[in-house]
Amino acid sequence: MLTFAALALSSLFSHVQAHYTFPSLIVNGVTTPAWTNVRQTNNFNSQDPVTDVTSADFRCYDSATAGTASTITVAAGSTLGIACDQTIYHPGVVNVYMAKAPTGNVSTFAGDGAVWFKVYQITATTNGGSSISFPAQNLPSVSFTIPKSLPTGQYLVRMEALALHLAETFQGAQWYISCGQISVTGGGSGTPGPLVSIPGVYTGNEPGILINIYYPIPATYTQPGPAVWTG
Ligand SMILES: *[C@@H]1O[C@H](CO)[C@@H](O)[C@H](O)[C@H]1NC(C)=O
Ligand SMILES: [Cu+2]
Repeated sequence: MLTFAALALSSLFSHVQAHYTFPSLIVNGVTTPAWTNVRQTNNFNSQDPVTDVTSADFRCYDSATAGTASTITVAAGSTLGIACDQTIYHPGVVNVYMAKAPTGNVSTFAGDGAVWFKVYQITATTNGGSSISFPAQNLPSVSFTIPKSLPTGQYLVRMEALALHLAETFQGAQWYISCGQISVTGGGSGTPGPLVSIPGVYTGNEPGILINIYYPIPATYTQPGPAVWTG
């Protein structure tokens, strides 16, 4: 009885440990307080993932919180980080998308339409079927350069950590998502693209989303989504 309770408790604990959120940005090396510059997500307590890539919550996961945030200034050409509340526990990959607020005020920007471009990704490493590894796994944060040629303006920055440990069935893949708000200064005259809609960018049947990462070991891995725009 005691043993069973201890086991149940420990499995509950590891389940909680297994989920995560991305509540902070890292700007000029400083991690912002949780849910200050990132819209609070529905799972801020549960840490539960999104599994339906067609749901409205696949964008910023804030239907229940009506997430609001304040906007932080980031210079074009500088490094922007996105911090996890713990580490990226599960094996999987990362995509970061951005979308420019057409009105100039990202606080009132929902991110509708084909407005999103990919600025960063961390894919899987394969070698023809003998092993697969996930460089994003266990990272406490990710960081990337805001392209110098990105036009000045306000943007949503959407973090997407795709966990693949249960991805062998449709909607088994788990998505840990959040949207930050940044004001990019000193930008250029680049034209970001390709542009995609979110939701809409994935069907859930992509080879990098519906995949058994354990057996047989995938010979290759196809990162979901468009190419990264580097400016
Ligand atoms: C942007 O929109 C928010 C929410 O409506 C508002 O509080 C804020 O004052 C606006 N900012 C500017 C610069 O207009
Ligand atoms: Cu988990």
